[in-house]
Amino acid sequence: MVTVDAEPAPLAIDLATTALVIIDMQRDFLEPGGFGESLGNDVSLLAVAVPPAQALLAAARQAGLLVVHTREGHRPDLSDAPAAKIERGAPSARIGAPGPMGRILIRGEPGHDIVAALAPLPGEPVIDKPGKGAFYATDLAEILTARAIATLIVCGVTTEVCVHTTVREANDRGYRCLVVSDACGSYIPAFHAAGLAMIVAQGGIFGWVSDSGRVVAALA
Ligand code: C5J
Repeated sequence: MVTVDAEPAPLAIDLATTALVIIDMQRDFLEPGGFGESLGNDVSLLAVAVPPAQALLAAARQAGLLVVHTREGHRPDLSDAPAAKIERGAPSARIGAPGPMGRILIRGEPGHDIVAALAPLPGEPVIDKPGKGAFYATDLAEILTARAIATLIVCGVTTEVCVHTTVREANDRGYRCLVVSDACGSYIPAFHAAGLAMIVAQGGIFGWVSDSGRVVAALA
């Protein structure tokens, strides 16, 4: 057992039943010249999360934690993309349309890849998810159950969308969720701050929040 300094209170975790879940650190969201930037977003707001996530990933691997990576994306024929999701946005910026790094949010396209700095190692599960939450229409629950995982350390992008949706799904499924603030990012700083504040409000209604320095120190 180790104790992580966190808000709203320190969290004791058993490393044998803890997993690191890294949400959607994909080239199209994070890299200059990708889909996110083509929409006018400042991708540097997401890129700042990469070094803390790298430190967290190295510490988790060193501590022997299960490491799970996720990617948001769809099959090339869009058979797993609901019309209500595809229809949104300008036609040129819709899921499946050609983007600067291949078809937008389509599996197998260069922009769908995880950034090189956080590349999964062989054997680390990569969850391809069609939704915002990592549990919806994936086998994440089965993978975690097989390893008797009870606590999730969560980071990635974006804080208020896929990180938050995953944490809410996990919280309802009974997992303790520890979100690592500086290893998450959003194109909208106010949403990043609000997303983190929502997690710890009301005594930790969705979980706990800490930062990479404190989590890495606890894992060492
Ligand atoms: C993620 C999004 N990963 N913002 N997706 O947060 O559409």
